[in-house]
Amino acid sequence: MEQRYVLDVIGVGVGPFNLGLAALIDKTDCTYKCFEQKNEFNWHPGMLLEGTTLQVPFMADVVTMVDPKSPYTFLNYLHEHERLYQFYFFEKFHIPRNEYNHYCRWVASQLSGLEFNSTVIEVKMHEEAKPFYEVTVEKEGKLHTYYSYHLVTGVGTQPVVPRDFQTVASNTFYHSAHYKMKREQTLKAKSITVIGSGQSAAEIVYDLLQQQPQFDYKLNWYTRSKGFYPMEYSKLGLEHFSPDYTRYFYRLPEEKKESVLRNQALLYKGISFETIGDIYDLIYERTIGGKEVPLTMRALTELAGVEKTNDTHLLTLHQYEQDSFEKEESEIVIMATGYHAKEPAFMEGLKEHLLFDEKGQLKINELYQVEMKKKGAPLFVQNGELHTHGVGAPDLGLGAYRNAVLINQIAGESVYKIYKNTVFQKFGF
Ligand SMILES: Cc1cc2nc3c(=O)[nH]c(=O)nc-3n(C[C@@H](O)[C@@H](O)[C@H](O)COP(=O)(O)OP(=O)(O)OC[C@H]3O[C@@H](n4cnc5c(N)ncnc54)[C@H](O)[C@@H]3O)c2cc1C
Repeated sequence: MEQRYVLDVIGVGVGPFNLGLAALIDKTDCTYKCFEQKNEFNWHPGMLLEGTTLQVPFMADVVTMVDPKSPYTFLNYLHEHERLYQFYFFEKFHIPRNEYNHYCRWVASQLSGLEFNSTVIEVKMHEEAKPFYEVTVEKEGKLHTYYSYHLVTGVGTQPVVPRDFQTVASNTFYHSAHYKMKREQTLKAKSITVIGSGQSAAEIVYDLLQQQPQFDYKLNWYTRSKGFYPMEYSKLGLEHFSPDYTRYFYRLPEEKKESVLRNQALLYKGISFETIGDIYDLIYERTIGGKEVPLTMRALTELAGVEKTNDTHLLTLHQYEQDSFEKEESEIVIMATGYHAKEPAFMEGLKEHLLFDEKGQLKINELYQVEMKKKGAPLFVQNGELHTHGVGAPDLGLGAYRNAVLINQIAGESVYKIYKNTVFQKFGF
């Protein structure tokens, strides 16, 4: 009979969440592998702009919130790089995004279970007495098969351009996720338009404003939102990104969840106070003595159409409160229109086993396991459970907690302590 080696767990994707899984499971006896299609760890490389920071405190590294004694903490990273004093004088909780990436790469370099250049292309479940997964991985043109008793998808989200404009996408009409790679070419344009009013849009606008005197382009910033609003960042507001709130949200009736989420947009969308301040202050400084900044900022304005001409785009803009239209020429258009969870192709072979709600979304239990028609090998979801677990799903500060919940199940014992009380307020009765 064929002998197969079955790992305890396979992770698909190595973003911060499955990196955390690997870092936290490393000290257990569990066997694991995590496969990543990219050739190295690189966190949103298109948005690694100088001067940008993490939106959460440095303790949202991949381990600290459940294992501050781990060798993979951000503080140990600083220690190993002889940078603790500099960080101490830096006195900031919100570390540069570039440093977070460097830290993650340092963690990744120490974990032998991570496989890069490896795309998971198919997953099947074998329903034996002890069910397991068969995972097909493509690496450098060759197919490899691995087996595991648990599977964790950590495939992240995909950049989204509204459907009407997807065919226009090009080197001069692109998503904010590609900004850094196209920045040099962008700066040479005569006119640039940024669409959207989330943190990415604001960071790009701030960067372009800083470069504007040198390159001399006209800059437009449009959003269909009602304003260039700040993201909620008060201490009691932040308590929504906690295990307690996640538990509260999970237990709400299904039919309530969607409207609750809709009303919480500003908890995780919107712009940080600091970035709004930076942009405003720069404009203020530039307009001293009646000088004009070649910048147009408009809220309540949606992109209604795009015509591509030879070397520019003719944009149709709709101010929907006044119901009036305007045309604007722009050589470059940057769509900072967000990210969506997309079902990965490798899930196709598992669908027959999984349960979906009426909207076709995965049913996920409180412990992050996808519900199945029959008892099967556990399948866990990282950052794909906004609809069931709420606003904390993509939050880096909850990643270690979710991984602790996962690892306790994979290991079959309480490896990590799960805190019961994490906030001062009470969510519900
Ligand atoms: C620009 C930006 C900044 C952000 N900043 C913050 C912040 O400051 N604080 C915060 O809390 N949150 C932040 N977020 C949200 C946070 O959820 C993400 O930053 C985080 O990267 C999500 O991690 P992840 O592991 O789910 O996915 P990702 O980081 O997207 O990683 C998923 C990985 O899976 C790989 N993959 C996909 N399919 C396969 C396959 N079939 N086989 C192999 N590999 C595969 C991909 O290549 C990718 O590397 C930010 C998001 C963005 C876009």
